[in-house]
Amino acid sequence: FVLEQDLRQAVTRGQLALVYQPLIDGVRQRVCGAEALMRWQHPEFGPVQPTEFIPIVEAAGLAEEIGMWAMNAACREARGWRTLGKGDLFVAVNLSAQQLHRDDLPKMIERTLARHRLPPAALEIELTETVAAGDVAHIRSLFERLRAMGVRIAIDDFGTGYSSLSYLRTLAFDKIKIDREFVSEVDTRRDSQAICQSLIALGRGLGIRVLAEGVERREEYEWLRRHGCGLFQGFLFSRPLSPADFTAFVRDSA
Ligand code: G
Ligand code: G
Ligand code: MN
Ligand code: NA
Repeated sequence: FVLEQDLRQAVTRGQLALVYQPLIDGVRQRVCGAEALMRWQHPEFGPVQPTEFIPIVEAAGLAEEIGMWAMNAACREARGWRTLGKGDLFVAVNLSAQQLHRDDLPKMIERTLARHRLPPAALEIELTETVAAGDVAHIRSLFERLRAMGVRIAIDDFGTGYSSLSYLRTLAFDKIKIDREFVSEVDTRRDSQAICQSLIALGRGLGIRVLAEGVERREEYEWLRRHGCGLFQGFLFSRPLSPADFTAFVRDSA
């Protein structure tokens, strides 16, 4: 398959890039960080979306290599944000399941942070429920080591996978990201309202922060804020931005 071969060279040829989508603290009304999202500029096909190429990355056994490239690039970028004087911005990096299989993942993350002189609090890891499935004892010890370092862990696309509630009891997460499926039209849909209210209460009860993904309209944002959601992400605030545009976004925001 031609894409797989192309992917092997994508890193070395500089065709992979990260864009940064602002994460908004609704209480302080300001940017508090960014999610790093991968983009692939293919020489012939043009931009390839991560939903298309991440499965190929994983099938080709390249998830560790490309994952560590992304972690390093994101941390290098986050280092630069510390001079903006707009509070301590953190970067959230998505991990593939394969990256969790490595026992030395915490060590590699520790080295990456040290290389860029970043405190662990400047990094958050995003995992989907499916990624966190598998060897629970192993994942649990991995989480303990990462959190002992001071790196935070967010559960992504919450509510769309399996066994969400059981994960929350066995694994220690710092943040729940409510999937945009439940956020879309939350100002008018009774079912979405019931789900979002439950998740916000769940977060409060467990002492876990809650972020609403995919906020596109002001009415959704206001409804969620009124009901106690503290963190937001979505096109209402900003699309994913190039590094330069993200820096400008932070500078220009109050
Ligand atoms: O930016 P976009 O909405 O197209 O991203 C789609 C999905 O691709 C995201 O929800 C995320 O889970 C996944 N993704 C984006 N960047 C990365 C990455 O660097 N690593 C992994 N494993 N997944 C990513
Ligand atoms: O990790 P995750 O798959 O959740 O990545 C977030 C994805 O959602 C990114 O690909 C990003 O482009 C996309 N996204 C972010 N904000 C919005 C939004 O407000 N609306 C929609 N439709 N997609 C969004
Ligand atoms: Mn994510
Ligand atoms: Na998500």
